[in-house]
Amino acid sequence: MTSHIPLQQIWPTEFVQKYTQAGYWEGQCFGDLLAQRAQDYADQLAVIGPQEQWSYAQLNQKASLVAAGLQQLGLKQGARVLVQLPNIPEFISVVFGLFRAGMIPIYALPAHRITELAHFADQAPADAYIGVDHFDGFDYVQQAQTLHSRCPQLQHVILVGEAGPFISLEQLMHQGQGITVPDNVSHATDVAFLQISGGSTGLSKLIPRTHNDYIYTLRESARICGVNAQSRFLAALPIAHNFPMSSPGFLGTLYAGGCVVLSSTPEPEACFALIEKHRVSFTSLVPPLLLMWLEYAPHSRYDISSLQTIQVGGAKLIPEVAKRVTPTLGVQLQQVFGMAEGLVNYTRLHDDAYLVTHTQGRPISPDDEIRIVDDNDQPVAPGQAGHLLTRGPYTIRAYHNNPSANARSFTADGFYRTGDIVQLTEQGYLIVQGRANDHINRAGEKISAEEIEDHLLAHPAVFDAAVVSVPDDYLGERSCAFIIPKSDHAKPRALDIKRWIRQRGLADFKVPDQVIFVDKFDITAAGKISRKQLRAQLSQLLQNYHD
Ligand code: OOB
Repeated sequence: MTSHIPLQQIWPTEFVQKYTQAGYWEGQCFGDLLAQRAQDYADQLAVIGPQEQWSYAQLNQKASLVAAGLQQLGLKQGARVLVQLPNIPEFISVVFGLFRAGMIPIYALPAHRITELAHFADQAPADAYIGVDHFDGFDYVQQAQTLHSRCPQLQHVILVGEAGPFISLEQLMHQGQGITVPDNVSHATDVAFLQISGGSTGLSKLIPRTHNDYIYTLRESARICGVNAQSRFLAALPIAHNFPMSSPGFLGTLYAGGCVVLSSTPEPEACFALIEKHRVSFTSLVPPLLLMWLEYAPHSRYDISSLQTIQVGGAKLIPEVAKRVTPTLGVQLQQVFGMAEGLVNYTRLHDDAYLVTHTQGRPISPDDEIRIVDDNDQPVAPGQAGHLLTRGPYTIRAYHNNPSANARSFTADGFYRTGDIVQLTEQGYLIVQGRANDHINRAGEKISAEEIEDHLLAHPAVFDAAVVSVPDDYLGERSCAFIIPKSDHAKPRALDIKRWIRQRGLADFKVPDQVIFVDKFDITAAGKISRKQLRAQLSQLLQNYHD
């Protein structure tokens, strides 16, 4: 059994002092936070799922049983546990159980498949996997068996539902009965969990977030978004994402004593029904889903008058769509521009219509430092677009276990290179222009071009490949793979290429939307050309073709 020293995120001492003295970091941990809420709001509803609803006292008790059960299995404080759960109440009892036991969840998405899970399990490294039996037509038990045999460090597999050869969550909690787990085993400077980065170069990276820094974002997000004990949050997006997790998301709602309503799908009909039934007051969406909701609303038979705010983020929302939100849905729009690495910007509830429709908001903290620079890291003129670099009380200083990514992604003085191209307005609001590097933002899911190219190059009939993003009216961006086959005789079909990516054990959203076969990459520049330039040229070619 691996036993870990709790991970810490390293901020230089002067910053620790600064953020503590400013009152941002309060020294509280998640396990302890839930225990406190269970005292203050014991009988109030914390979570509503499809079948069950739990009060704060019940959630707290379940978290304790999970914590005790995990300890009974032999897992130690600091153990890393890969969690892959859909929007079900057990997501919340499991992560709070892990927090209470001082263990570190790693949040995989339900869409992730074996190759991605094995990578996270190796990178952490993870000691256990907690998943579900079936969801959305996919057999996670079989996947867990493959994962277990592929990653020997995964000592335990725990599944919600029919666990097959593994232990079920119910059994685990049963084993935890009668065992008391203290509330405060962790230190607030410890890493509370590892979040997964969208990834722009190669494979996804792990993002270490501490109790101190994350709880600060919850407190401030709840305040900025007017979330309180009367609020009801509809979790429509997968809650493993940072946006529905903490901006303010389900954790910010629980922080404020509110109630989280979980939806297994973001589709408008199911969500409108839940909004009516549970009198939901706010929710968060990515732009393509907002479009679906806007199209559905005029035909809806549900009363969604309880809904006050819809937050939209994860990808660029164009002003034309933003302007339709209030007239069509009768709610206030709030734009959210954030990243799992830290920095989150909100338009404020009292901002004028122009700011809300045309900007992506301003940072949470007065100590979020924003630098906008050119390709040589020099500041751009005020109001000009440039690379966004940031540093602050909840933005990481390093990825977990990844020195080469750290060298690329952080400046010597600790600024995170977001990869976003933005403008800063005179009022301190950010307008996102696009991305500097090659990730494709497909309906809010980030895809690394390089990661997909590496899988395409492994195909026996592929000589060379480049993956680029193409503007898409609905998805924002979609992915297009340009492929040079090895020979004309053995030319694969687009279908084979898509199937190949699926068979490689990758999330469905990474399968190229479009595949174009070419004889060569028609590059005019002399000599060797970088993949980055190649992608830019191909992307331009496609855009010209469509215009
Ligand atoms: C959120 O987090 P991630 O880590 O999945 O993705 C971060 C990236 C940003 O660097 C940016 O490229 C893009 O997603 N992004 C937006 C945006 N919000 C995120 N691009 C344009 N407009 C926006 N409003 O996506 C995330 C995390 C917390 C809150 C909200 C979103």
